[in-house]
Amino acid sequence: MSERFETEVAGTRLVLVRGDITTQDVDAVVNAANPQLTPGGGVSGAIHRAGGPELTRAAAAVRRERGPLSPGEAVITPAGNLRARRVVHTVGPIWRGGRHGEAELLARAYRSCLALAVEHGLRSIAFPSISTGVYGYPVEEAAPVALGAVRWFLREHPGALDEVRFVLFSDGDLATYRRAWEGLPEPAVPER
Ligand code: AR6
Repeated sequence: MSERFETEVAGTRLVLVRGDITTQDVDAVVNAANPQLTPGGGVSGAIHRAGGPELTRAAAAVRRERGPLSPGEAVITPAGNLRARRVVHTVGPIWRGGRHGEAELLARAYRSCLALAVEHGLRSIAFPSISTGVYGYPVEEAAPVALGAVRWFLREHPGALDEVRFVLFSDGDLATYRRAWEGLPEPAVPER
């Protein structure tokens, strides 16, 4: 399996790549955050470590100002020492078996991040696989939801972004996303 897959959706490049979210040269990287916007582990710990104290302080200030984030919401901060200009922090759902609105919340998290990026005039954004680590969402279930949400957004906002990149941490996750993209059904009704 190749380490990179690229396609196009309504004028935006959609890239699936194996890699580390903290080293991406995009306008914004997405943080799979916790509601308190504290560093924590996984993606969030790595992003805060790489971004440094300026990023952690900015996240704490947002948290103080607006309170904890609910699953599906997103906020934006400067990126400290990261190559990216901004960090978009979102909270994915914790997996509770799949019948507690997890898919809807996961889709909302992706859409919230994309909407914030466009609102702030950013042209490229990189996502990790939200919720599929500590939060326990099975990656086979999460991948079609993530890709479906992004495809829907890009079709609704043609040309609003140059690139959306999924940065997958393992070959297995990259292969899962690739398969999910190939098998993604066309919606009978708009994906919301
Ligand atoms: N680059 C890309 N992907 C990564 C990286 C990295 N540097 N590090 C881990 N992953 P997780 P969640 C993958 O747990 O499930 C934190 O403690 C990882 O292998 O970061 O949304 C927060 O504070 C997995 O596939 O996010 C929250 O409390 C995916 O990224 C909680 O974890 C997401 O794993 C959020 O949990």
